[in-house]
Amino acid sequence: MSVLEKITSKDAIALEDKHGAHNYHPLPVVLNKGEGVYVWDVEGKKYYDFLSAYSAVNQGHCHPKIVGAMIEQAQTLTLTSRAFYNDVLGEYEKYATEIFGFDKLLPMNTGAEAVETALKICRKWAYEKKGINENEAEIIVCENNFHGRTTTIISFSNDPVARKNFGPYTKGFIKIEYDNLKALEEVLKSNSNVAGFLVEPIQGEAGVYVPSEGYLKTAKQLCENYNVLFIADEVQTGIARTGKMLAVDHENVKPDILILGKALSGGAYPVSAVLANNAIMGVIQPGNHGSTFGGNPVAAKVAIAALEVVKNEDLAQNAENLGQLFRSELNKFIPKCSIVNAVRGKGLLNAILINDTEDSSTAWDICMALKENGLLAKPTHGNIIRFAPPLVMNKEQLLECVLIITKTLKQFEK
Ligand code: IF1
Repeated sequence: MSVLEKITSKDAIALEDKHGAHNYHPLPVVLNKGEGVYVWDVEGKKYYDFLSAYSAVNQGHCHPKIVGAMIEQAQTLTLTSRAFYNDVLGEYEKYATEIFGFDKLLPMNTGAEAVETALKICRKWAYEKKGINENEAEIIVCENNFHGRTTTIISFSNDPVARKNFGPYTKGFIKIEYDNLKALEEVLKSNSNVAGFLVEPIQGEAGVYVPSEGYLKTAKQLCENYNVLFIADEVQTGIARTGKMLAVDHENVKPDILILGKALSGGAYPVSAVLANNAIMGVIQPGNHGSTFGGNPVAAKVAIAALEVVKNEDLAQNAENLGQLFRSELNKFIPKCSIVNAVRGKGLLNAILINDTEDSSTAWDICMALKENGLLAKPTHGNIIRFAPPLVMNKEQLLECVLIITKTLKQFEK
């Protein structure tokens, strides 16, 4: 194709359909540009992005500071591997550990890799520090979790679509109900082989399920009582999304192991990390773990820039303020309509529950209508629509989006 010809949405979709694996069912929109809270499709139509690449683009699309840092480093040095030192990784590790208050950071690339890393550190710690017999460590996880796509991680998923026919599965996980402290204590009390408790501070994929107030605080305390590591997966909830730098900050909880990804790079580059203090991270010795790309200079510079943007632009406070406004505006609308049952969430991680059966296509149809009206969002499990715009949004834009959403929902009133 010549540079003057632009591909149409229809042709781009057909190309993917023919040549790409069918592991997704995207909304039929083909994007070719993004800036701040907006994205554009190949026909030039402009949309508000209310997914933010599943909360990776918290700092807004193509943030000039992040892109600038990336370009500058890409022109200087991209990859050394960890066989040699590079001159940026240490700077990044210092900066990030100071922000989050941990001794050490282990750099990886994707969220799933960081979760795997956390599980490995936790088990090694259990054998070498806690004194559990080799191969007997158990990790507690929650029902309806989402932590990624590797074989070990899907082993403890209970989503049949993500799991079925990918076995045999990894052993060593105990599943309990989310937001259930009794269930947690029961397992801790009766099983001395428990090494860790892996939890999402808000369950994203399950439909933005916010646990009861105090859940994280008490769960952390219980873990401490039983010498079990509290592992927070903040891949989706972290980096200002829920109105604080971390979602655990709402309850002043300090995880033993913290997992970050997505917005750690502002969506510009795959960057993930595991943070912990020396007593835990110290179990990892040369050769135990690693990755060709983890900690590369571009990732390090991008992550520093992405974190600086969050701080300099006060994105956590903005997410808190706009989140409250969003829910209060929708709560004015909901009592007058029959199509939405409720809105829930924290900061700018929110969802509406559609009043229809789980297997109906209503949420999908609403997302198609939202697209027509200039706003992109995606249904999640059941009949739930997640709303997670970039955190660089302003109040006027948010109110315009509320209008688009309520206008669209009215089209579905019977
Ligand atoms: C996809 C969901 C969101 C995550 C948490 C680890 C990871 C994720 C809490 C893994 C990833 C993604 C992956 C993405 C869809 C998306 C998602 F709907 F599936 F659940 F965000 F809500 N921990 N979440 O949410 O990170 O390896 O992908 O970098 O298409 O699978 P990753």
